[in-house]
Amino acid sequence: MVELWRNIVDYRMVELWWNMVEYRMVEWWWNMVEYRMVELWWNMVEYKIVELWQNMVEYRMVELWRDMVEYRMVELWQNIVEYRKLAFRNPLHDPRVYEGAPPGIHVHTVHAYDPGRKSVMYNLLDVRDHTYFSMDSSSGNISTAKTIDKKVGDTYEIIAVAISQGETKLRQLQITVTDFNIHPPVFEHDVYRGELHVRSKVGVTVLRVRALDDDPVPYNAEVYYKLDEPKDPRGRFSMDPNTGVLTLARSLEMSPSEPIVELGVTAVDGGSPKRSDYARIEVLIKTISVSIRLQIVRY
Ligand SMILES: [Ca+2]
Repeated sequence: MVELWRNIVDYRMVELWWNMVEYRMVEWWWNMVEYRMVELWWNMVEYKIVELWQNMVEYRMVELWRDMVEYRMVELWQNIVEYRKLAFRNPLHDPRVYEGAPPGIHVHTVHAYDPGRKSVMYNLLDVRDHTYFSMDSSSGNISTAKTIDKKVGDTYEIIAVAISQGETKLRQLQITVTDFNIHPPVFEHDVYRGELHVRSKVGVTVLRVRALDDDPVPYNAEVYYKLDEPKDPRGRFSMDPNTGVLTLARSLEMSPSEPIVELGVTAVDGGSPKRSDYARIEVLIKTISVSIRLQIVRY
């Protein structure tokens, strides 16, 4: 295991190792060796899941891990590792383009997740209806390259390629020709306010946002919600894209105290061309156990 240890040192995992020692996980480590899970560990190192592991230690999930070993849930863990390989993310809905759309109209964005957060390059295969569309190799944005000449309800087929460090994944996309999307979704409020205690449990609901869309065609009135990621770089909150429910994703106790966390949310509709609206979210973080009475200003 000397070689393994060298890697631990190489990847600066010594601090992690000390945590393991502190939490008396050495016994546990021997189980890993006994169950021949060393290969699994290598995968963790290779796919840089060390951060994930650190979280496990931080949140004292060591007991959970012991259960995993005991119940031989290694297969489950392997799936987690598998999940971190290059893969396309599933879109919220199938791509759509409106009838008669001229060249240069944004149609869809393809996302492929890469384990090491290295850059992923995108391309379209020269097959089927590829001449109608073009793809930006770094953003994964797909736009029209020619005027869309099929009728509402017809489809175009293209194949997107994601490439990362020699690994390649393909995804077939069926683009449906649709009615023109007229109205944008509109949030019911400009600002949504909620409050949490600093010791609130992960998974608790903070608030719910809602936007309405007046389009008569159902797919043009579908609304999806997305948090403004730069405003929440630590990923402390998560939003259900379909319901608009905001939940706490990471414990607030781990982060420096802030009286108010400011977030942003975008509502995007399912139509083509895509239309959207933006709203602000303010979450008041309470640090004392006695409830504070606040005057909430309604907009
Ligand atoms: Ca709409």
